[in-house]
Amino acid sequence: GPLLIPVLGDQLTPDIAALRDADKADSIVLMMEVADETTYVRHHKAKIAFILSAMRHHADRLRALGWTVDYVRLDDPDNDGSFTGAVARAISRHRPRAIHVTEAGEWRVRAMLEAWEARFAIPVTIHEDDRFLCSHAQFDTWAAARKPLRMEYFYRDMRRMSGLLMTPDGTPEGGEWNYDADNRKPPPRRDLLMPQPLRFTPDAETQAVLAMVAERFAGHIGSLDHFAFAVTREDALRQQQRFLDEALPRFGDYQDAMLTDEPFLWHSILSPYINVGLIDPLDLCRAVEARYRAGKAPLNAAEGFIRQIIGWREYIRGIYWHEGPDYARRNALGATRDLPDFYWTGDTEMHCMAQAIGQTIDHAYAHHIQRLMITGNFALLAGIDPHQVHVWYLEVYADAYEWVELPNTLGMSQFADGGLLGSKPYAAGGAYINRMSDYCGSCRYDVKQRVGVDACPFNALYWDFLARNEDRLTRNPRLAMPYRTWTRMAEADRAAIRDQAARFLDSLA
Ligand code: FAD
Ligand code: DLZ
Ligand code: SF4
Repeated sequence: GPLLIPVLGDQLTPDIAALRDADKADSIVLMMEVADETTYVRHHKAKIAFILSAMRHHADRLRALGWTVDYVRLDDPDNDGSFTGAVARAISRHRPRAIHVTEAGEWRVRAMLEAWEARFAIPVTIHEDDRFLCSHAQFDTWAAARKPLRMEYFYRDMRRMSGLLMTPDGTPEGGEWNYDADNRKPPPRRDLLMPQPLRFTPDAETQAVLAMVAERFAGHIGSLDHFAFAVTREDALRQQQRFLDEALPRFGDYQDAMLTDEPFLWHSILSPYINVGLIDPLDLCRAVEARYRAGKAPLNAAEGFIRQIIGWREYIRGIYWHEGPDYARRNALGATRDLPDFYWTGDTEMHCMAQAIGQTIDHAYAHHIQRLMITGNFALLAGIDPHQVHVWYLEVYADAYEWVELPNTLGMSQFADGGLLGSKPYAAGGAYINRMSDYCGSCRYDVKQRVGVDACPFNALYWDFLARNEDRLTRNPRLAMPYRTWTRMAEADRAAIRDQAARFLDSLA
């Protein structure tokens, strides 16, 4: 029989490892829309529509390239909803001599693929996914030699390995490895010249998917009204071009800025495409470097962007596989509160939260600082169960797959790994949000007050967070300053702040 090559929904790259050396005339590519993947967490409607439409378009592309594709649709009558069931039925249709598959992007699915050989009694080869700079073995070797693990040193190795933004004599371009200090400018005033991502009009195939998703997943979070994602490589590349032309030059400057009713700012909006395989992350980094070398983007923008991809993205993935499946259960700060209902509706008087959650519902997108310093920071300060926070992020963002979402959420944002991923919790009061956004000006709360009915909730929560976790965090050198400020406050002020926080937290239940 032929070779059976299952291709998963985030493997939409024509030369993905399992396909690269296979013979088109002697292989069946199997793509599967399955209910288990759409509901193991209740993904945002637009995320499901994006992935399924991108899968259907990818199947067309593979066929155009000469592959035979067996495509299982979600509404096929004998679809039992699982990858393993779909593979079992494909085996009876095609009688393959062997299965070749590219490794999955999460522990849950990895276990399924690893069980196939015993279950089906045919040889199964699992290829390493090499759409990353750093292999599993390389990361393990790197990590074994270092304690604590820190992104910055890993990133320098990735710069050397890739040659990106390096001079011929092996030093970093411009003399520094990292220009982050230049990338914290407060937001500019809103104007009409700000870049906007391309919006793609759904074609007939996408419209069919949108109709199916609206019907089958009506109870899931999110709106389909604003759906404008690219679902083909050509369109994803158009957005890449748009980003390079219009947003990259100021990406660095305004990387951390937030503006009311401006969800996208100078960000690339490419993560959904990179993560499913429509855009190659290294090609993108090379294109960014070329803009810098041509004098069309400053170094702080090019370096900052490349760091996000070959630094953070690769490092996060390394941590996910290095730490094992139990990482998802960590809860170093012992946080147990339930995620408040307004995470599902955006219905809160905190304007920053309403903005970050509202655009998430509309677009299945929020940029990094909104995820980290608004919704993530709030959950950290309020002591929300990190597992619930993790599930929320996995559900609501179009770019969310466990390998990238989990360490970002549980580690970086919630400090639930106790400082493995980052050296200090990303906790901040209202002053930080006020500095980096225009949100506070339109908020019913007063960002300058700590106590009283009009006080910004982030302020009392910030101090309460430090006080509550004093035993665990007081020895962290990066928190020495705030702890000093806290212990120097008058006893009565501290009591009033903790009382304010307690009343606010009670009101969440
Ligand atoms: P840009 O700002 O244009 O950045 C460029 C690219 O860099 C992104 O497309 C992405 O590929 C990469 N990148 C930047 N930061 C990170 C990071 N911390 N980790 C990995 N890649 C990064 N990113 C995801 O791709 N999927 C997730 O599920 C996800 N969950 C997150 C959860 C939390 C709590 C936080 C704080 C961050 C999360 N991120 C996640 C990282 C980051 O927020 C998104 O990659 C980014 O907002 C995507 O938008 P963009 O393409 O416009 O990014
Ligand atoms: C996220 C997702 C969704 C919503 N649906 C599918 C699907 O129907 N078929 C599929 O192959 N993949 C889907 N995915 C992506 C998978 O969950 C993803 O491939 C795994 O998380 C990788 O381990
Ligand atoms: Fe958010 Fe506080 Fe500013 Fe309101 S005042 S927008 S709650 S930081």
